[in-house]
Amino acid sequence: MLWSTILLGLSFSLSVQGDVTKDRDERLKTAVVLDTPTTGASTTPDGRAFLKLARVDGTTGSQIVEVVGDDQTLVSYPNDDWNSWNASTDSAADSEKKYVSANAQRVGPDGNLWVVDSGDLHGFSNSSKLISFNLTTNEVQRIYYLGDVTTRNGSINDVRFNGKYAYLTEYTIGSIIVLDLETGDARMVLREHKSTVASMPLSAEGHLLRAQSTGEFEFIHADQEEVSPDGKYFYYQPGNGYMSRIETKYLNDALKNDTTADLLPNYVEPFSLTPSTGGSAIDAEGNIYYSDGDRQEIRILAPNGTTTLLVRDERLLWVDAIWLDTNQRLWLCASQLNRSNRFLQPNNQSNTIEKPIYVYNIDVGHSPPRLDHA
Ligand SMILES: *[C@@H]1O[C@H](CO)[C@@H](O)[C@H](O)[C@H]1NC(C)=O
Ligand SMILES: *[C@@H]1O[C@H](CO)[C@@H](O)[C@H](O)[C@H]1NC(C)=O
Ligand SMILES: *[C@@H]1O[C@H](CO)[C@@H](O)[C@H](O)[C@H]1NC(C)=O
Ligand SMILES: *[C@@H]1O[C@H](CO)[C@@H](O)[C@H](O)[C@H]1NC(C)=O
Ligand SMILES: *[C@@H]1O[C@H](CO)[C@@H](O)[C@H](O)[C@H]1NC(C)=O
Ligand SMILES: *[C@@H]1O[C@H](CO)[C@@H](O)[C@H](O)[C@H]1NC(C)=O
Ligand SMILES: *[C@@H]1O[C@H](CO)[C@@H](O)[C@H](O)[C@H]1NC(C)=O
Ligand SMILES: CC(=O)N[C@H]1CO[C@H](CO)[C@@H](O)[C@@H]1O
Repeated sequence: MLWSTILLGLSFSLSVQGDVTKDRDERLKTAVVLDTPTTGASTTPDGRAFLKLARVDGTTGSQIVEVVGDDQTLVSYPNDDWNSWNASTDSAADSEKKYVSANAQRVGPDGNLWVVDSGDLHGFSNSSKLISFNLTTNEVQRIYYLGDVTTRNGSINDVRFNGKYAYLTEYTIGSIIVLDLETGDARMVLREHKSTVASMPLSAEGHLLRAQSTGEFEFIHADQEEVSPDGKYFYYQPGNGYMSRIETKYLNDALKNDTTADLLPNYVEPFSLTPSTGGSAIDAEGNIYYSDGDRQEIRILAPNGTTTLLVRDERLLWVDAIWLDTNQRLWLCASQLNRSNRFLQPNNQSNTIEKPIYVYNIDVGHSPPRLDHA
């Protein structure tokens, strides 16, 4: 009885929004089709597209690629050498100039391609790094080595920009790294704070996830992050959700001021009861788009905290990092990560990823913020 009332109410409110009740929504357009799971796309205003390939399906090969030409050839970016890491043969020096474990990539407000390399925590101290590539010359512009800042036990996850500052989420300890892009000074803050630590494991398609290697529940600490278009707020959350925010002035000050760093927990504000998610993006009006991996949805979180549904579609299987391009389209990589070798599958069978892998676009009628985006 209660259920039918709720369902009637739901179907009424959803039908107002048109076609979102369908399992398939024709607003999704296929952007890229590929054979390897991808956990993030980014583009330049002149139409270059880059992907982070997640080798969670047992394949090996490049981690960062450019999608080139009408036949969508995936070309190692910036070259094969950067993509040639081999843990059993390469040296510490190699770990400083190859992707060891790239986790995110995005085109920054300066037009460079920025790559977050989580590195290899214990083996290679300088492998944890943030790299910027100049997309005109396709050469390294700068590398920020973060192994000391992460105390080598913390894995950097993603990055966002705010003028001369960058903020990186760190997901194995649970913390935020504040980085001064000019000086290279960096500091780990909010370490093991309740806002950076996951209280529940990741979840997708209705299942809590366990690591394939250990069989233990997989907790991903600080993961998704956004900066408001005016630079005032930093939004962040662990992979299982529960978004917080903090004014960036405190983060920036904490880089140099020990007292402020100690006081940061006092400035953290709860923001939204978000679910377990793969990724997010923000637009110029401050709306945050995030995926719901259990429900195959993309939702919109407005600056006032109100959440609405953008799209629900059975093909949106673990949409990881989301990108908003200058043509007002979201890039949604349906990575199927929960079906991958990273997570324990029923009977520890090998991955159940269904190929090919799709990257979709959907029009949202909003542009990206200049602060964070080319
Ligand atoms: C790494 O190098 C070893 C030794 O040459 C080789 O057997 C292995 O296939 C290489 N691994 C990858 C991923 O290329
Ligand atoms: C890490 O890189 C920095 C900067 O290049 C260098 O000074 C330092 O010696 C490196 N550390 C290790 C352990 O190799
Ligand atoms: C990239 O390289 C070009 C050519 O050298 C240069 O004009 C441009 O300023 C560089 N971009 C950045 C962000 O420094
Ligand atoms: C980081 O891990 C190393 C072992 O690799 C350990 O010796 C050290 O105490 C840890 N540091 C912190 C700050 O947790
Ligand atoms: C699952 O199988 C892999 C080998 O395929 C093994 O390395 C791993 O330890 C197994 N995990 C569990 C929880 O048994
Ligand atoms: C550091 O911050 C505290 C408050 O967070 C402030 O009282 C103090 O003056 C600051 N110190 C400096 C050197 O700016
Ligand atoms: C919050 O913002 C949304 C989206 O802009 C708007 O529709 C809604 O009316 C606002 N709600 C409140 C309580 O201000
Ligand atoms: C690890 C895990 O839970 N994988 C599941 C992801 O969802 C699909 C569809 O429900 C399942 O088949 C996988 O077992």
